[in-house]
Amino acid sequence: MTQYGALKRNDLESYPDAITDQGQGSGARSLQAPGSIRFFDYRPTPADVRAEVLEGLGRSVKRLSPKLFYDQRGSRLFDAITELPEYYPTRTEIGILRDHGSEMADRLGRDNVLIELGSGSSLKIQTLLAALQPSVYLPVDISKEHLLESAHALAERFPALAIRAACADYSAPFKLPLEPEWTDLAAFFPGSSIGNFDPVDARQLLGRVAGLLGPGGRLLIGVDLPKDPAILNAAYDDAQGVTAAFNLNLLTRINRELEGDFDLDAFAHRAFFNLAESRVEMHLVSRVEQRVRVAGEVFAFRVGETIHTENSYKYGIDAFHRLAENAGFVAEQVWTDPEALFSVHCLRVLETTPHPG
Ligand code: AVI
Repeated sequence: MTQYGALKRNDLESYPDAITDQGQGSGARSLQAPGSIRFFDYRPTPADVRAEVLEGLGRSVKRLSPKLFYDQRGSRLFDAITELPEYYPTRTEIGILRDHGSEMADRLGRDNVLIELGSGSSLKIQTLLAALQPSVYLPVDISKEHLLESAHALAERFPALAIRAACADYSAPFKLPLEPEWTDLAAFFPGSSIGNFDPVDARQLLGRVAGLLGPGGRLLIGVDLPKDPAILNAAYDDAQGVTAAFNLNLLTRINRELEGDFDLDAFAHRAFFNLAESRVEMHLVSRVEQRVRVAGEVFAFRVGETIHTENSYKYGIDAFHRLAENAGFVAEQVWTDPEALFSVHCLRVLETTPHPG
């Protein structure tokens, strides 16, 4: 994936809602919550997004990064996906977290600073918070609106919890609002979002997480397992067309943010399991020969030509352990559901070998 350049930090000043939630407001704001929330913005700039989109569309095999799915509407559509009958990962992972939460807390430790990557609607962490009892919860997500809404909802439910929400793109080296005295860190990376990275990028990301946690630090990570292709194909091409809308929303976003003129009716959603690569692929297929303008540049499409928008790798337990070990972790424990659809691993950072991302 493209590495963004220098990180930009718009701290609290840019976000009066977050300041209000530190107790300085009068209570009139809709986002106000009783918990202690601080918000930090390390988002890619619009110029970074533009450069990445133009680079991806300019390739001989066109591609767009799946992180572009998550504007406000895309994040809502993703939440709708997680409730679809065909999309088993979310409910299965939550079941595993519910069944084994206290064992997981014994592994991860309590009263620590808990970083969640790709926190989304913070649904899964709610299953674990009572068991984990972190001193600080630090959700990281690329969608600002979603992150703030979820942080506020969480603060209402857990008023004593200190929350530091960081809006950041963790697919590139990222910065977090950590204090030097916070030495006891743990991380939670649910949802099999690691599967949305190609294996080399996944190794790099896990290596960066290992570096962040330091020797002995623990990561709890959800990983989707390989299974019957019919189950996978249905999960990514649901009968109600929610995943299709999620995929096509990427074009709506480009039209809005980058002066694009994509005709959504001229593209179709396609998703299928690629057995050789052990991944579900999502594409947007051009239904016609056409030219599309984005940010002042023109891109030609043949009939049937695709934009590759997402990979979702499925790792067997041994394959995932190899990946984790290559990134500087040792596998401590793995939990699965009775049907072996999904896995949750506890990994520990090796004491000695440094694995810089
Ligand atoms: C966020 N990620 C783990 C989801 C997945 O299953 O790969 C994204 C998704 N794409 C289509 N449906 C869900």
